Amino acid sequence: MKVKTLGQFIIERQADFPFAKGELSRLLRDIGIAAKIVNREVSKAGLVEILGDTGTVNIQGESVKKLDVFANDQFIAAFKAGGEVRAIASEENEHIITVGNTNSKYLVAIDPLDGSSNIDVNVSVGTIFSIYRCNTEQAEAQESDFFQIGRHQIAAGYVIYGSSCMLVYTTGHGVNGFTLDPSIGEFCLSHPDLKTPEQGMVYSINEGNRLQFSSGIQNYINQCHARGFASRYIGSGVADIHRNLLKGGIFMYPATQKATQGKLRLLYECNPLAMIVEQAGGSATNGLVSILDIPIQSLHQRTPLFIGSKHMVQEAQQYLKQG
Ligand code: P6P
Repeated sequence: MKVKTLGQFIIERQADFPFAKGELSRLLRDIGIAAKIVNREVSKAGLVEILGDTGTVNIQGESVKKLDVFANDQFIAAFKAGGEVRAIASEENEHIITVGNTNSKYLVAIDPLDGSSNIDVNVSVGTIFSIYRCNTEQAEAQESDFFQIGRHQIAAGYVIYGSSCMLVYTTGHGVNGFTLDPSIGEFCLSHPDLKTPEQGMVYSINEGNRLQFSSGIQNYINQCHARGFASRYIGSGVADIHRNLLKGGIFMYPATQKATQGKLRLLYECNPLAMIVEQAGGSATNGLVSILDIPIQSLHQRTPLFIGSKHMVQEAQQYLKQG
């Protein structure tokens, strides 16, 4: 199969947006560049004795940052340099960061390094991003400009830093996956027009919280056991959801006594993941309604999440309703 790079693909698909003047294409390119830089550092993370512990100064005299701070800085720098982004909402920052000007058409919500606590044990981690149109005429974007439901996203995607580095994204016209070829430093189309199986044999949930789950969830888990489904839970959401996207399965992070609204964030984790999974033929709900229809009232708002194969999410929802 002829190699098609992310850049070539983006330009080819620009035709999907007849009125676009290339801003979204450039923004997606900027994300790809930052992802390559983050991947380089994440893949070296195990070499602490070379890099030095965070908070120290490395042999180049640079201060060694926690990788999630490093990743956050890289994406912010890429958006600042690219000029397409008006403001950023990041898991790493309490408030929004204004980076662009009145000509910048887009807002980006991002979790720069989800699952970063897994890095020191060499488990895959990921970046999750969501792109909205900036609807304000004001020069300075406001926090409230981000309070758009997930169904209004222009694009969404994630990067998974694993045995290989992959970028998976959608602009509302299907889902495509690109794998980084380190020998040429390019993301190459490896998973065109991704579709997730409507039924899977894998369920992903932290069963350590079992006693905190509703009886409906516990009954659904018992049903998964009765059907001989495999339990797969990495503790890194992007990795779990990526595997289930490709193979079929359901990922669940319900509300618990500790996380009464669920743990995962709506704006920069659940909405982008939900757009991707829905575009691939799957479903994503909070147990009652589609994730993409949940109103957003605060940047770091949490929600319960049930995401993956359509039939599995529907069935889990039935068990939830039975309480
Ligand atoms: P728990 C990582 O911290 C994360 O946000 C997701 O990537 C992951 O799925 C979840 O939390 C794991 O949470 O409570 O099961 O350790």
